[in-house]
Amino acid sequence: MKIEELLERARNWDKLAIAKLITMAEEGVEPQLDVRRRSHVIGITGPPGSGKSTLIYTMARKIPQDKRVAILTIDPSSPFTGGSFMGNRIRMQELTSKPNIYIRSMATRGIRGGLNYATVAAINILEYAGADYIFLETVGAGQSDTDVKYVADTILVLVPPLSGDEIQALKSGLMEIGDIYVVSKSDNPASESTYRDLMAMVDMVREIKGETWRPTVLKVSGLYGYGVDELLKVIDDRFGELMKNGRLDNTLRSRRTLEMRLYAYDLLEKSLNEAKDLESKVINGELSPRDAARRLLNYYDKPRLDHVAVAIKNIDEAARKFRELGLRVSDPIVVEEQGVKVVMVMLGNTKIELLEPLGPETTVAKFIEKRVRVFTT
Ligand SMILES: Nc1nc2c(ncn2[C@@H]2O[C@H](COP(=O)(O)OP(=O)(O)OP(=O)(O)O)[C@@H](O)[C@H]2O)c(=O)[nH]1
Ligand SMILES: [Mg+2]
Repeated sequence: MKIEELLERARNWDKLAIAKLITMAEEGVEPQLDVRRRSHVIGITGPPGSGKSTLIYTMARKIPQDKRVAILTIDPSSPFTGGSFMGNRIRMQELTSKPNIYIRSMATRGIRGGLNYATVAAINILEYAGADYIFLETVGAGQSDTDVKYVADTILVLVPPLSGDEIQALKSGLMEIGDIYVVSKSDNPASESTYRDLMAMVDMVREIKGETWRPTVLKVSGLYGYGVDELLKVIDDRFGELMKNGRLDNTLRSRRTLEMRLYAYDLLEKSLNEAKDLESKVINGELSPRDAARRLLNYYDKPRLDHVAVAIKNIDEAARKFRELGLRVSDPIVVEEQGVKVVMVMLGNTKIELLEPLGPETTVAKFIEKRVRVFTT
């Protein structure tokens, strides 16, 4: 099938076509997409087993069937290999049969953990296909939480019924990223005190950060459906707000830069895996580890302007002027054998080398004598 046809079908929410496009993206083939913001990308995070998948499935089932819903799970332990394998599997099968719901499990792979570039590409594809909701389930730890901030318009943090001490022990990062906090498994009586502790915690974090805005805290049971309608309303209201004040485009911008970074990590990993010859040179001492790393990144191969030398009569005066412009200027050094005093002015990756002759017989003094014209301004 031609790519144009796949894209056309995906636009009509043909799940096979969407799946094919995402697989292509995983293989590094990038279709040209004209992505316009319209999907609500909702990141769902929380400790392992806190009920993320169950809640997503319950929400998906409650969303009206004329809305397109996509679910991306990027946790390696779920839903296919995790402890809650069977339950999720059954719920998933039921959902997959619904025409408006698309589910895909994405691998976390790579050197840094966290999201993979293909996950970001999948979000692009799903948005292109006209998803109204894209739920992104991430494991509540480490890099993926940091990454999810760049792609999600709304972050839902799930906290299962826990003791006060356990709440204190929750990763503080988790307590900072949420737009909506949910006490999950609220059919459990312990959820009442968790709710109070969570409210207090959210307030404390907010005070420390000096924010006036307050995230919503809700009690929900994914398994029994309590509070899920209310949660969906909070999610929809927030989307309306984000759309109204133009904030959806912010996440599109950060999504694009994240995709660039993640793809770069992937390319780096590939070149590292293929760098066996460099590795053996490092092992046998032919190259230092750092030089090998620089060579891997073609650091030496790229044409680069190292410096421009400028001969002048009074280096101190010039250095002062460059400093006034806010540039970093080195201390002067005297190079007797070349008959010059030298100062370097740093300009990003490039430098200006200022040269002042040490005496009238030096090469630089003669150069100045020959070339300098007096300009009047
Ligand atoms: N009592 C009760 N149990 C729940 C509820 N939601 C989920 N569970 C159970 O908690 C376990 C974990 O649920 P999941 O939805 O797989 O949790 P998860 O956060 O997706 O788990 P991972 O993806 O493995 O981190 C399962 O045995 C669920 O049946 C709930 O609302 N109430
Ligand atoms: Mg899960």
